[in-house]
Amino acid sequence: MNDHGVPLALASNSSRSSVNTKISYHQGWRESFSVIIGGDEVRMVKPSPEIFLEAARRMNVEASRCLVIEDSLPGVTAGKAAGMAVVAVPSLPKQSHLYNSADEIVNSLLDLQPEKWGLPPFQDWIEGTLPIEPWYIGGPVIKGYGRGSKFLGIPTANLSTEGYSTTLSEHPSGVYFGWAGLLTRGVYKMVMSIGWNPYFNNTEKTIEPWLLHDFDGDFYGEELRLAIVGYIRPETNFPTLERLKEKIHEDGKIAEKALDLPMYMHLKSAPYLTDSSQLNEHHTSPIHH
Ligand code: RBF
Ligand code: MG
Repeated sequence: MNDHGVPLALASNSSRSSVNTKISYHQGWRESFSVIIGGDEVRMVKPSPEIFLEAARRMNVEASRCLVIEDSLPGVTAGKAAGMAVVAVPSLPKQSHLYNSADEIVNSLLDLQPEKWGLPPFQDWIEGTLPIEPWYIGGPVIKGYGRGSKFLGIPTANLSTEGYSTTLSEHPSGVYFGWAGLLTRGVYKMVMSIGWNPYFNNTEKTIEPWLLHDFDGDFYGEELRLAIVGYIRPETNFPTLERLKEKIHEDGKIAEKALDLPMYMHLKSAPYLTDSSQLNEHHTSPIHH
């Protein structure tokens, strides 16, 4: 947005000084906002519209031309009361029904489409994919719900979600892709879902990678290493199993094609994928350590 001259404000109920501290950990954030305003700088905090109206005033733009992006319910209320368009990114998963007064609800910021609101589009999407800061997880392949190969012809090599609570909560649910290393076999293209599989209404978040290769047999128990390099779409529900299956195959085609792009291809040689001596640390990237 900055490159397009669209002003950005950060308006938080937290005190100005704690906002300053928080953003100081992220390079470049301070400079990307033309206005930063804390809860101690207004008379009434959210759900009052005051903080957003004050932010608009300081940016010198009309409220009706502002788009609010909010994760909290009081924030959504405040934005609507200010006469602004509001996109909610609910902080509580599966609570999105509470955010009905928002103009749109997205699962994560990965799904934000500024062009829907008259703003310039994000330009980092490429061939139906969004490059992300790569992240790495691994572990022995476990048996899933037994639906993948049986019902769908989509055999997923599931990872246990035990011990991944931080990694998993740091990454929104959705359909991602990347490279999969099986220590005894090689490195393969991979597309995966992370989340609750709305079609099956799972109660647990699962990691379900589909290795885009025909294997002879199962490999339950084998060590699987994943480098997740990009995002495709949010998880959604489907009217029929057939439609879900079609969509997953489409995801597979998108991933296959995108992984040939140099920007994704180069991660095929990440040591983590093939080197068993690399610690199976799942919270951060072994490359950036
Ligand atoms: N399940 C859903 O309910 N909604 C989805 O949008 C969805 N997308 C998926 C995308 C990919 C690439 C993969 C591999 C799986 C996806 N699944 C989704 C999960 C799918 O239902 C599950 O893997 C199979 O049922 C096997 O358990
Ligand atoms: Mg907030």
